[in-house]
Amino acid sequence: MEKNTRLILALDVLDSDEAIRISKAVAGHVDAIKVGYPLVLASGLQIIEKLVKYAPIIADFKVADIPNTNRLICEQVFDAGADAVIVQGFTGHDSLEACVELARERKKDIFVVTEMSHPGALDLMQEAGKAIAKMAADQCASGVVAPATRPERVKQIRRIIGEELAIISPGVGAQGGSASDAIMAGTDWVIVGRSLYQSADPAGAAAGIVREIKKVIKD
Ligand code: 3DU
Repeated sequence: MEKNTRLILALDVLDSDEAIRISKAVAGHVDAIKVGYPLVLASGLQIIEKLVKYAPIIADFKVADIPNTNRLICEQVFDAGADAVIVQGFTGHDSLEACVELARERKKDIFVVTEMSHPGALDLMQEAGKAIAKMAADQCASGVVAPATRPERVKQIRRIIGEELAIISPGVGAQGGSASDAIMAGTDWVIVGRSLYQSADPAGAAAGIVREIKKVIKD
């Protein structure tokens, strides 16, 4: 994934024509498009090959199973044309290893969820977040998912994983997080859903977020 605009669209619409229309509109403003269960369950896994011409596709299936099942899931998703898969880290080292090994064979990326961005993540997940980040770094995953709603956690997770792994951060806009705060805390890419796909002008909204990001980056 090229680090250009540092913006990823979370495309949680249910209609494939709408998904294509929005992807076309924001292509050039985003470095990747994240698809997940809402769109894929509504329109089939083949939506990935229709969208990949607009941007690399990150499949957010938060894969969380035993190693063999994890591998089978990731194989299907990579075969469908996705460039990266998001997996859960709480299932442990062997489940993660199955995904990372496959991704290495296929020259694809795995991003590992550390702590989620919603309030309920504080109930159970936050306690494991730092250990999951360390595990992702030890296994040389491509990166981790960390909450833009808590920039201080992004900073802590960056310290744990170092500079080799990427951080991608959801929670900007509808969930209250700020793109510039997340970038300043150490996020490489912000992930934005509703603020883009519910906008009357998704391209204009994306360009606005990219301008905000560019104001605070030094490289
Ligand atoms: O809140 P938004 O509409 O900008 O969408 C955020 C997207 O990121 C959405 O697809 C959601 O499933 C995903 N996500 C989180 O919001 C929080 C996480 O910790 C991980 C993924």
